[in-house]
Amino acid sequence: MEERAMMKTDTLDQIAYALYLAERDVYEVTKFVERYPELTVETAYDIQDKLIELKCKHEQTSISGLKLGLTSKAKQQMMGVHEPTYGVLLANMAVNAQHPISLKSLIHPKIEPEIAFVFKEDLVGPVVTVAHVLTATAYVAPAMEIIDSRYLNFHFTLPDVIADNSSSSRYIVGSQKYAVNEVDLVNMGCIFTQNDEMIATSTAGSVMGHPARAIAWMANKLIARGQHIRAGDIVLSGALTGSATMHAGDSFTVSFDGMESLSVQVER
Ligand code: OOG
Ligand code: MG
Repeated sequence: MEERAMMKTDTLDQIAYALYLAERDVYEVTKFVERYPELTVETAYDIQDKLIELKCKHEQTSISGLKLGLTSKAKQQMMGVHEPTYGVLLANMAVNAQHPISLKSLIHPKIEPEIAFVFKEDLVGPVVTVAHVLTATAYVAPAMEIIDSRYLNFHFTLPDVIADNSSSSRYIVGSQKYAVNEVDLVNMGCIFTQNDEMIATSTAGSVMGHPARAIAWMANKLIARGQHIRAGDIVLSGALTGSATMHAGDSFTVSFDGMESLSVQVER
């Protein structure tokens, strides 16, 4: 509480609004830690909550789930931030893989392979384990996330990225559903291709040893803010490889061992 008291509510509202406008009007902003060195992780999640409230209200959408960020070494090294984060998914961020994706309303989008978990039961911290996550999961599916940091050149610190809803922008979930015991969530291989060229490979366990561990971590964090994973939520467990910059006309495919591959096409 003391940490939070260092920044006025007005300032947090202003930062949330600045991030909301940057996304709405498609421009970059500079990192807030430069102006507000006192910005902490806790305060940043307060800003994220305010940003989600703004987006739900102005875009007339609602929460569809959550996402983990920076849960693999590949992503942590790429972004220079060495702790996981989480963010909120909204219904209007869901993209249908059947149609080419337009980049028009995006700033500098990147795409990354993920494993989606869809929940059939609430999952409430603070002592959630991998086993609890798996029991509460209805199914897993291949997914891709489009991230689009609102920060200049995609550069941020941990509090900055948290305030910016962990760079969330769009997500695509494959239509084929798999029970958690149908796939190997530790050793399953993942191949990520751009325009039919392999750009990265990984394994499911690259996400904190087991992607469900990342979700357990998040569930145990959420409860400190009075929040939890709800039945019906979609949770992206974090990219398994580095992300790829998206260009007009590109196609991207993620193939996991034992799952149907998922492809998206970017509009020309
Ligand atoms: C932060 C979001 C990271 C992931 O899956 O690691 C993320 C970023 O890299 O901009 O979504
Ligand atoms: Mg991601």
